Amino acid sequence: MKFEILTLFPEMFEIMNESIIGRAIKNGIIEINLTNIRDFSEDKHGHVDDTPYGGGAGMVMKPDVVYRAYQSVRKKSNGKVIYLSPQGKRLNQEKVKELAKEDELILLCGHYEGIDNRVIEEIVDEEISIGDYVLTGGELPAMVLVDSVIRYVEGVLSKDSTAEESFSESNLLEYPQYTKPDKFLDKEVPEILLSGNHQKIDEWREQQSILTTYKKRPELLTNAQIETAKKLLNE
Ligand code: 9WO
Repeated sequence: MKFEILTLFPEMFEIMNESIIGRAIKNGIIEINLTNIRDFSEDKHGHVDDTPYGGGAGMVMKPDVVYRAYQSVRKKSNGKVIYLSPQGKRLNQEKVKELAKEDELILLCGHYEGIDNRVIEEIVDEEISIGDYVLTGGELPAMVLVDSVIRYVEGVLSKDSTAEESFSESNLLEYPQYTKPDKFLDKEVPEILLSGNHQKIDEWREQQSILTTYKKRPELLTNAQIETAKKLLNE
Protein backbone atom coordinates (compact mmCIF):
# COMPACT_ATOMS: atom_id res chain seq x y z
CA MET A 1 0.00 0.00 0.00
CA LYS A 2 1.26 3.45 -0.92
CA PHE A 3 0.79 6.70 1.03
CA GLU A 4 1.58 10.07 -0.52
CA ILE A 5 1.81 12.72 2.19
CA LEU A 6 1.61 16.44 1.51
CA THR A 7 3.03 18.44 4.40
CA LEU A 8 5.02 21.52 5.40
CA PHE A 9 6.88 19.38 7.97
CA PRO A 10 8.14 16.18 6.31
CA GLU A 11 10.76 15.73 9.10
CA MET A 12 7.94 14.95 11.54
CA PHE A 13 7.38 11.65 9.72
CA GLU A 14 10.94 10.41 10.28
CA ILE A 15 9.97 8.61 13.49
CA MET A 16 7.84 6.28 11.38
CA ASN A 17 11.01 4.77 9.94
CA GLU A 18 11.52 3.02 13.30
CA SER A 19 9.49 0.13 14.64
CA ILE A 20 6.94 -1.98 12.84
CA ILE A 21 6.17 0.61 10.19
CA GLY A 22 9.87 0.94 9.42
CA ARG A 23 10.17 -2.80 8.95
CA ALA A 24 7.16 -2.88 6.63
CA ILE A 25 8.72 -0.07 4.59
CA LYS A 26 12.05 -1.94 4.35
CA ASN A 27 10.21 -5.09 3.26
CA GLY A 28 8.47 -3.10 0.53
CA ILE A 29 5.01 -3.90 1.90
CA ILE A 30 4.23 -0.24 2.36
CA GLU A 31 5.59 2.86 0.71
CA ILE A 32 5.42 6.33 2.24
CA ASN A 33 6.37 9.26 0.04
CA LEU A 34 6.64 12.75 1.46
CA THR A 35 6.12 15.94 -0.50
CA ASN A 36 7.14 19.22 1.08
CA ILE A 37 4.47 21.76 0.17
CA ARG A 38 7.04 24.55 0.63
CA ASP A 39 8.92 23.28 -2.44
CA PHE A 40 5.98 24.55 -4.52
CA SER A 41 6.07 28.15 -3.36
CA GLU A 42 6.95 30.38 -6.29
CA ASP A 43 7.62 33.66 -4.53
CA LYS A 44 11.18 34.72 -3.77
CA HIS A 45 10.78 34.33 0.01
CA GLY A 46 9.25 30.86 -0.21
CA HIS A 47 5.98 31.97 1.40
CA VAL A 48 3.33 29.30 1.75
CA ASP A 49 0.77 31.28 3.75
CA ASP A 50 -0.90 34.67 3.81
CA THR A 51 -3.28 36.70 5.97
CA PRO A 52 -6.96 35.67 5.99
CA TYR A 53 -9.43 37.65 3.88
CA GLY A 54 -11.98 39.20 6.23
CA GLY A 55 -9.36 39.68 8.91
CA GLY A 56 -8.65 37.71 12.04
CA ALA A 57 -5.76 35.99 13.68
CA GLY A 58 -3.08 33.89 12.04
CA MET A 59 -2.31 32.75 8.55
CA VAL A 60 -3.94 30.65 5.85
CA MET A 61 -2.11 28.30 3.47
CA LYS A 62 -2.15 29.67 -0.07
CA PRO A 63 -4.32 27.74 -2.55
CA ASP A 64 -1.90 27.95 -5.49
CA VAL A 65 1.02 26.51 -3.51
CA VAL A 66 -1.03 23.61 -2.14
CA TYR A 67 -2.53 23.00 -5.58
CA ARG A 68 0.85 22.75 -7.30
CA ALA A 69 2.07 20.32 -4.63
CA TYR A 70 -1.10 18.29 -5.19
CA GLN A 71 -0.63 18.24 -8.98
CA SER A 72 2.89 16.96 -8.61
CA VAL A 73 1.65 14.08 -6.43
CA ARG A 74 -1.29 13.40 -8.74
CA LYS A 75 1.16 12.52 -11.50
CA LYS A 76 2.40 9.61 -9.35
CA SER A 77 -0.79 8.51 -7.61
CA ASN A 78 -4.43 7.79 -8.31
CA GLY A 79 -5.33 7.63 -4.62
CA LYS A 80 -8.20 9.30 -2.82
CA VAL A 81 -7.25 12.61 -1.20
CA ILE A 82 -7.86 12.72 2.55
CA TYR A 83 -7.64 16.00 4.47
CA LEU A 84 -6.95 15.57 8.18
CA SER A 85 -9.07 18.13 9.97
CA PRO A 86 -11.19 18.52 13.12
CA GLN A 87 -14.14 19.10 10.77
CA GLY A 88 -13.87 15.62 9.25
CA LYS A 89 -15.78 12.46 9.98
CA ARG A 90 -14.40 10.65 13.00
CA LEU A 91 -11.94 7.87 12.31
CA ASN A 92 -12.94 4.53 13.83
CA GLN A 93 -11.92 0.90 13.37
CA GLU A 94 -14.58 0.33 10.71
CA LYS A 95 -13.27 3.26 8.66
CA VAL A 96 -9.70 2.04 9.19
CA LYS A 97 -10.56 -1.34 7.65
CA GLU A 98 -12.28 0.36 4.74
CA LEU A 99 -9.21 2.53 4.05
CA ALA A 100 -6.93 -0.53 4.23
CA LYS A 101 -8.63 -1.86 1.08
CA GLU A 102 -7.22 1.05 -0.95
CA ASP A 103 -3.97 0.60 -2.87
CA GLU A 104 -2.98 4.24 -2.54
CA LEU A 105 -3.98 7.20 -0.38
CA ILE A 106 -2.97 10.85 -0.57
CA LEU A 107 -2.92 12.55 2.83
CA LEU A 108 -3.09 16.34 2.99
CA CYS A 109 -1.77 17.91 6.20
CA GLY A 110 -2.76 21.51 6.89
CA HIS A 111 -1.10 23.95 9.23
CA TYR A 112 -1.66 27.40 10.73
CA GLU A 113 -5.35 28.36 10.58
CA GLY A 114 -6.01 26.00 7.70
CA ILE A 115 -5.93 25.88 3.90
CA ASP A 116 -7.77 28.24 1.52
CA ASN A 117 -11.18 26.61 1.17
CA ARG A 118 -11.20 26.71 -2.65
CA VAL A 119 -8.37 24.24 -2.97
CA ILE A 120 -9.97 21.96 -0.36
CA GLU A 121 -13.22 21.95 -2.37
CA GLU A 122 -11.27 21.20 -5.53
CA ILE A 123 -8.98 18.37 -4.45
CA VAL A 124 -10.25 16.72 -1.23
CA ASP A 125 -12.34 13.53 -1.51
CA GLU A 126 -12.74 12.91 2.18
CA GLU A 127 -12.16 14.87 5.39
CA ILE A 128 -11.20 12.80 8.43
CA SER A 129 -10.81 13.73 12.10
CA ILE A 130 -9.10 11.53 14.69
CA GLY A 131 -10.89 13.22 17.60
CA ASP A 132 -12.54 16.37 18.83
CA TYR A 133 -9.54 18.55 19.62
CA VAL A 134 -7.50 21.07 17.68
CA LEU A 135 -3.80 20.52 17.04
CA THR A 136 -1.23 22.71 15.34
CA GLY A 137 -1.35 20.65 12.16
CA GLY A 138 -2.58 17.51 10.45
CA GLU A 139 0.75 15.63 10.67
CA LEU A 140 0.13 13.69 13.89
CA PRO A 141 -3.38 12.70 12.75
CA ALA A 142 -1.88 11.54 9.41
CA MET A 143 0.57 9.34 11.31
CA VAL A 144 -2.26 7.96 13.44
CA LEU A 145 -4.20 7.13 10.29
CA VAL A 146 -1.22 5.43 8.62
CA ASP A 147 -0.41 3.44 11.76
CA SER A 148 -3.98 2.21 12.19
CA VAL A 149 -4.46 1.36 8.51
CA ILE A 150 -1.23 -0.55 7.88
CA ARG A 151 -2.09 -3.05 10.63
CA TYR A 152 -4.54 -4.46 8.10
CA VAL A 153 -2.11 -4.62 5.22
CA GLU A 154 -1.05 -8.21 4.57
CA GLY A 155 2.41 -8.97 5.94
CA VAL A 156 2.77 -5.95 8.23
CA LEU A 157 1.87 -7.80 11.41
CA SER A 158 2.58 -11.43 12.21
CA LYS A 159 -0.24 -13.80 11.15
CA ASP A 160 -0.99 -14.35 14.82
CA SER A 161 -1.76 -10.77 15.79
CA THR A 162 -4.24 -10.32 12.97
CA ALA A 163 -5.95 -13.61 13.84
CA GLU A 164 -6.22 -12.40 17.45
CA GLU A 165 -8.42 -9.61 16.14
CA SER A 166 -11.37 -12.04 16.18
CA PHE A 167 -12.13 -10.66 19.64
CA SER A 168 -11.78 -7.03 18.69
CA GLU A 169 -13.79 -7.87 15.56
CA SER A 170 -16.51 -7.82 18.15
CA ASN A 171 -17.30 -4.63 20.03
CA LEU A 172 -15.29 -5.67 23.10
CA LEU A 173 -12.19 -4.21 24.73
CA GLU A 174 -9.10 -6.38 25.18
CA TYR A 175 -8.79 -8.84 28.05
CA PRO A 176 -5.96 -8.17 30.56
CA GLN A 177 -2.50 -9.42 29.61
CA TYR A 178 0.25 -10.86 31.80
CA THR A 179 3.82 -12.00 31.34
CA LYS A 180 6.61 -13.35 33.56
CA PRO A 181 7.30 -13.25 36.48
CA ASP A 182 4.22 -15.07 37.84
CA LYS A 183 4.44 -13.02 41.06
CA PHE A 184 5.06 -9.26 40.98
CA LEU A 185 4.55 -6.75 43.83
CA ASP A 186 2.76 -9.56 45.70
CA LYS A 187 0.27 -9.89 42.84
CA GLU A 188 -0.16 -13.27 41.17
CA VAL A 189 -1.02 -13.98 37.55
CA PRO A 190 -4.58 -15.39 37.33
CA GLU A 191 -4.21 -19.12 37.91
CA ILE A 192 -6.21 -20.15 34.85
CA LEU A 193 -3.58 -18.65 32.53
CA LEU A 194 -0.99 -21.09 33.94
CA SER A 195 -3.33 -24.09 33.59
CA GLY A 196 -2.58 -24.93 29.97
CA ASN A 197 -6.31 -25.51 29.39
CA HIS A 198 -6.84 -23.43 26.26
CA GLN A 199 -10.58 -23.85 26.10
CA LYS A 200 -10.93 -22.55 29.67
CA ILE A 201 -8.43 -19.75 28.94
CA ASP A 202 -10.40 -18.60 25.88
CA GLU A 203 -13.60 -18.64 27.93
CA TRP A 204 -11.99 -16.66 30.75
CA ARG A 205 -10.57 -14.10 28.33
CA GLU A 206 -13.93 -13.53 26.67
CA GLN A 207 -15.55 -13.06 30.08
CA GLN A 208 -12.81 -10.62 31.07
CA SER A 209 -13.35 -8.69 27.82
CA ILE A 210 -17.05 -8.35 28.60
CA LEU A 211 -16.36 -7.32 32.21
CA THR A 212 -13.67 -4.79 31.23
CA THR A 213 -15.96 -3.28 28.62
CA TYR A 214 -18.86 -3.17 31.10
CA LYS A 215 -16.71 -1.32 33.65
CA LYS A 216 -14.85 1.05 31.30
CA ARG A 217 -16.99 1.57 28.16
CA PRO A 218 -20.50 0.21 28.83
CA GLU A 219 -21.86 2.16 25.86
CA LEU A 220 -20.07 -0.32 23.55
CA LEU A 221 -22.11 -3.29 24.75
CA THR A 222 -25.36 -4.76 23.44
CA ASN A 223 -28.17 -5.36 25.92
CA ALA A 224 -27.44 -9.11 25.87
CA GLN A 225 -23.78 -8.47 26.72
CA ILE A 226 -24.80 -6.17 29.59
CA GLU A 227 -26.89 -9.02 31.01
CA THR A 228 -23.92 -11.40 30.65
CA ALA A 229 -21.66 -8.90 32.44
CA LYS A 230 -24.13 -8.52 35.33
CA LYS A 231 -24.39 -12.30 35.64
CA LEU A 232 -20.58 -12.63 35.72
CA LEU A 233 -20.34 -9.97 38.44
CA ASN A 234 -22.82 -11.90 40.58
CA GLU A 235 -20.78 -15.12 40.36
C1 9WO B 1 -7.14 27.26 13.90
C2 9WO B 1 -7.77 28.49 13.96
C3 9WO B 1 -7.47 29.66 14.67
C4 9WO B 1 -8.32 30.76 14.50
C5 9WO B 1 -9.42 30.70 13.67
C6 9WO B 1 -9.69 29.50 12.97
C7 9WO B 1 -8.86 28.43 13.15
N1 9WO B 1 -8.91 27.22 12.60
C8 9WO B 1 -7.87 26.53 13.02
C9 9WO B 1 -7.64 25.20 12.58
O1 9WO B 1 -8.57 24.42 12.49
N2 9WO B 1 -6.37 24.87 12.24
C10 9WO B 1 -6.12 23.54 11.72
C11 9WO B 1 -4.79 23.03 12.27
C12 9WO B 1 -6.07 23.55 10.23
C13 9WO B 1 -5.84 22.17 9.69
C14 9WO B 1 -4.61 21.53 10.34
N3 9WO B 1 -4.70 21.69 11.76
C15 9WO B 1 -5.25 20.70 12.52
C16 9WO B 1 -5.67 19.43 12.15
N4 9WO B 1 -5.49 20.82 13.84
N5 9WO B 1 -6.08 19.72 14.28
C17 9WO B 1 -6.19 18.86 13.29
C18 9WO B 1 -6.81 17.58 13.43
C19 9WO B 1 -6.92 16.73 12.35
C20 9WO B 1 -7.55 15.50 12.53
N6 9WO B 1 -8.06 15.15 13.71
C21 9WO B 1 -7.97 15.97 14.77
C22 9WO B 1 -7.35 17.21 14.66
